[in-house]
Amino acid sequence: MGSAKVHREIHTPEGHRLRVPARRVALDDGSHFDLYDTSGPYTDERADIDVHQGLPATRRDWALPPAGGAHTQLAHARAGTVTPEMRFVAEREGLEPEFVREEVALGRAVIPVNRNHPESEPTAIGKNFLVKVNANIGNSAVTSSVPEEVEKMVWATRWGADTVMDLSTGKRIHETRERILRNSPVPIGTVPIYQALEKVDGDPTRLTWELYRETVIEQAEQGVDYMTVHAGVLLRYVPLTARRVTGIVSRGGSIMAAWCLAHHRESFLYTRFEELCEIFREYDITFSLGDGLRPGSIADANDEAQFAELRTLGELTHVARSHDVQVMVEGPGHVPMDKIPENVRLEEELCGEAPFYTLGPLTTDVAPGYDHITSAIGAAQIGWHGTAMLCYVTPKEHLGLPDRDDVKTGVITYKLAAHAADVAKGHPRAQAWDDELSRARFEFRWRDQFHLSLDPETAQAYHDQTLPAEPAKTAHFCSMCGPKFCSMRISHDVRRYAEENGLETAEAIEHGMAAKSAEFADGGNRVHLPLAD
Ligand code: IRN
Ligand code: FE2
Repeated sequence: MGSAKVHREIHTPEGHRLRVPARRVALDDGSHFDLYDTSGPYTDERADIDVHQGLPATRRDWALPPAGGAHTQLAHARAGTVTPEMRFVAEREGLEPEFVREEVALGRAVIPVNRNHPESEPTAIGKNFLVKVNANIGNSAVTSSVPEEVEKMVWATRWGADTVMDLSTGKRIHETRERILRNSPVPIGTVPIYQALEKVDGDPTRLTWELYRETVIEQAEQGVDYMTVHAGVLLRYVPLTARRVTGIVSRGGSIMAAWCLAHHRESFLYTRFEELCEIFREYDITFSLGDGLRPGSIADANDEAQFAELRTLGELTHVARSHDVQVMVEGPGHVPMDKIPENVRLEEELCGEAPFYTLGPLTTDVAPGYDHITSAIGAAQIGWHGTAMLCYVTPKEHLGLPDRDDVKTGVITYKLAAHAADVAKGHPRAQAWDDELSRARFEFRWRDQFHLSLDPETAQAYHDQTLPAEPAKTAHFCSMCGPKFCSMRISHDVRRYAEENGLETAEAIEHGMAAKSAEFADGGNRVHLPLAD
């Protein structure tokens, strides 16, 4: 609404033509403002999309000759090569391509791009980039179909999801993922142990490395860009959760804990980790090292089970990097505000600043039905401290599978948390957006205000509820304070008064306010306080 998809074209030294997307908001005065855009060809009027065919394989010809035998972004970055993907994300975020290369080489940023997912538009995840948001979708045994899940993916990216995870556990897992991948403009993540568990009819004790490996390859071939691997749930850590208020709440974590206990052996995800690295390297799949022992209640936050696992994730991060494989590290969960900074500090120290990817965290446990909010409070803070990607939580968290409306609410809530963090961190482009919207608000350019907002439709609908008429869209007030008490209109009057009377600012304000107060008194206006009458 009020915006159009545009592409900035750049040409790489290797002869690739990259089309970097943005959402261009047209403003009333004829100027425009460009916003980061994740929605792919779906919001491009010129694009002709057939879900059965899938999106164009844009990145198909971007591949460069391997660096030291590996095609990963990390291998290229370490060899000093700026890949087309790095140029793409640099242009998208207004950064230098060389800066992107350095961040990737250090492992401080990842660009998840499976070579079998050429439909995707590259995105960078790292603390020196815009904070990213992931939306989880996927069916369960009780509900949802393939087209519904594809539709949720498109819907999530339309509202700004930077990545989507397909967590399907019900019927037709392979087919659902295939349709999602072929139609997704954003990187797709999965948790392969979920599908492996389906293959053994839900009995974790029957899982084997061979079966898991086969599942990973099946998904790798389809083009999954990053995979959650709960390799830090070690046999000896499981007893550490015994006295917790909420035990193990991670699905993947509980599956692996069950396997370790049943066989009284170390997790195959841990013992076979280097073999897994070799597979990931083939496709340039990014590890998302799972937090299988994350706290599921604020009482369990920052406990020994959580941090013991984190130390192991740190060790595995370095193993993956030694194979030129990109890594991010997953984090909690449920954490009270005072315990948030320690999570980031430890993760950075133990995992060599690998991008941190957290689920919220929820800052209190008492608001089921509102956990998108309890968690956005934590997400904004942990993002500000350096978390690179936030996994959204929808209003249905702890209660049921999110539907389309929940997906939108979750994404918008997380976009605002991420943006609040970007502003606080001083990302070069972050505050410009706020300033543009604030100017529109102050100048009563209602349409510009709607169009610049995270959720233009809701902003306009709320305004329409009390002032639906067209003239209200240029009126110098809204229905909250009415025409007389609009603070911003009064500010304009004060400024005009100052100009007309040639007064300096401080003086003008005083004179202006005095004049205003006289005007209110004359008109018999009284500020109405609820208790004094
Ligand atoms: C993110 C950070 N910590 C967990 N997550 C996400 O939670 C993870 O990427 C996956 O999408 C979801 C469920 O993971 P579990 O419950 O299997 O650990
Ligand atoms: Fe929870």
